[in-house]
Amino acid sequence: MKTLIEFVNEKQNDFSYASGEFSRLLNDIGIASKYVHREVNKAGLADILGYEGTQNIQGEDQKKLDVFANDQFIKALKHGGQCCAIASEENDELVTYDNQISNNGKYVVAIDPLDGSTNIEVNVSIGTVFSVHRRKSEPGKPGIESDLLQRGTEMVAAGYVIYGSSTMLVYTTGNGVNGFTLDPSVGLFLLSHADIKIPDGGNIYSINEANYIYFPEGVKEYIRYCQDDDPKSLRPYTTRYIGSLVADFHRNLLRGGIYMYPGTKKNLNGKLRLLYECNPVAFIAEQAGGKASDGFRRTLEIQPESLHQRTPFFVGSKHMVEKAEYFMQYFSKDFDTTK
Ligand code: AHM
Ligand code: MG
Repeated sequence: MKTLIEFVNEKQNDFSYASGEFSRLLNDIGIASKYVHREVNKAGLADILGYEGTQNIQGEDQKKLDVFANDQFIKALKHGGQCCAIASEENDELVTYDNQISNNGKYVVAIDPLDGSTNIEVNVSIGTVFSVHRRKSEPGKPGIESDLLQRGTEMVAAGYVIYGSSTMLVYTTGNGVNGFTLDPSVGLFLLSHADIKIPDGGNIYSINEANYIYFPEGVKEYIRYCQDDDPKSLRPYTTRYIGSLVADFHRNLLRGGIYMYPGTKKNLNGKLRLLYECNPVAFIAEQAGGKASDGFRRTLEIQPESLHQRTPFFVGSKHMVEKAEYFMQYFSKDFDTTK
């Protein structure tokens, strides 16, 4: 049984920026996620235990789970001192720490502390998604926005934690993808899925089809293709959509499939955020042998312009993403935001 800490330390030398600091940063994220796991798992107990209004029985403010998760990750990264700035879905502005150790930190983190907000209260899988870049600005001062506005191709690590039927942490540093399952009885993440590879093809497509009438023609045509009768190529495929990016992607990663959140005429860039939702998932997909794009260009090559920027997203099995791109490029050139 290999623990996350053992694994990260062992792999440290494979990583081009080998440093104990980076290993500590990953471990800090792992620790914070255990606190989030604990709270997520007792979410339904809040009422039974007599929590009232905004205060719990100890008179502490009762925080919504997404705010709680955000606090945990920000605290853990502050404590470690390797991170000089954070972009979080929960904070409009960049989060920096006013202390010398963090100001000397080499890394910046973009994070969605608890993604899948509509599933939080209803006992359905949710997740944390994060990416790590090296800072560009001079150490000694807090990190700045341009440290975060780096392309996905510059990422040094990315990962997600899924709080599902079990809690799992999946991460990559650009040398493949590995998954660790939390054994709650001992509080340790144990290596359970070594060197994950996504099948090149699959038969699952995941999309919020209720938005069908707003979809680009390319997506409509691709959905029609997915629903065609062609047993040789596993079609008609099957639809699976939870509404939690991490959970939908994780299932497709293990089984083979495509997840899509396209742009619409009203929202050309769709819904999902580039820095802390799409980029980390894209890096993991690519490292597992899959693909990620906005329909026209590789997600990881998009130059971010703002912290909370959105992008259309097609991610998963290589052949499936290529097929969706083909339909987008053929039927929906007007959705190409590079033009
Ligand atoms: P959130 O950050 O508010 O949770 O939104 C992101 C989530 C993704 O996890 C999920 O795939 C998508 O939004 C679902 O959106 P929709 O309800 O429009 O299908
Ligand atoms: Mg989110």
